[in-house]
Amino acid sequence: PWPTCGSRGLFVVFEGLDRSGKSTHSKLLAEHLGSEAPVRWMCFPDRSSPIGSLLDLYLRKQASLSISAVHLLFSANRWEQAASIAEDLNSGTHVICDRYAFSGAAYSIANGLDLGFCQAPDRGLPAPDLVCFMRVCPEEAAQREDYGLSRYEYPEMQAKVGKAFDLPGLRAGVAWHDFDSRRSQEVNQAEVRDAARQALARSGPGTAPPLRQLWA
Ligand code: NYM
Ligand code: MG
Repeated sequence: PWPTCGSRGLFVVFEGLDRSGKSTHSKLLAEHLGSEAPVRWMCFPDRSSPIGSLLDLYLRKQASLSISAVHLLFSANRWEQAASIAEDLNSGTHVICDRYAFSGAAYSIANGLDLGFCQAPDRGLPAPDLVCFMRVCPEEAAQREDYGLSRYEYPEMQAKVGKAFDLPGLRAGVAWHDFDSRRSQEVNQAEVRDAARQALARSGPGTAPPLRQLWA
């Protein structure tokens, strides 16, 4: 189990299909919370590590890897950061993260792997207090700039990933909040902030639930 502390930071993860607005909303939330407490914004894959640079090559279609091997590499790329995420949270820093293990499972399920296999390597990672899921329809996402450059950016794949994100087993044990990307950015960001405030009230100073383990 992760060490615990009385006034830890909030751990919020943003998930969704490619081009669903995760980066924009996660950065806006980080900026918002940053006015009152230290915040760390991060994203997965973290392309800066050796494992991450291999994943970057894979996603840019410059390297081929088997689907199972790539799944484990995405998970390893999170484990590289797991201890520092727990450490930051326990020192009172909010951690806002663009993609996490839910993307890991959803994209690999879309590639034909089963949920149990997909969850196993990520079991035990720091569990987020809140997942903000940006729901977008694949056809709409395909209209966005530069769409199609990345390995998984094509409509059939995105449709499968979208279905996988809705599996109850994938969402189990974590607080999810779904957002409709067709609404304006302002409306959605206001709701993101509300959801974060509510999660913060649940895990605020003095009442912080211990940092839990994902899917454990
Ligand atoms: N991706 C991301 C996975 O397939 N598994 C994972 O565990 C994670 C974190 O990488 N298409 C995929 C989803 C995206 C791509 O793109 C990362 P972006 O635009 O950097 O979020
Ligand atoms: Mg993308």
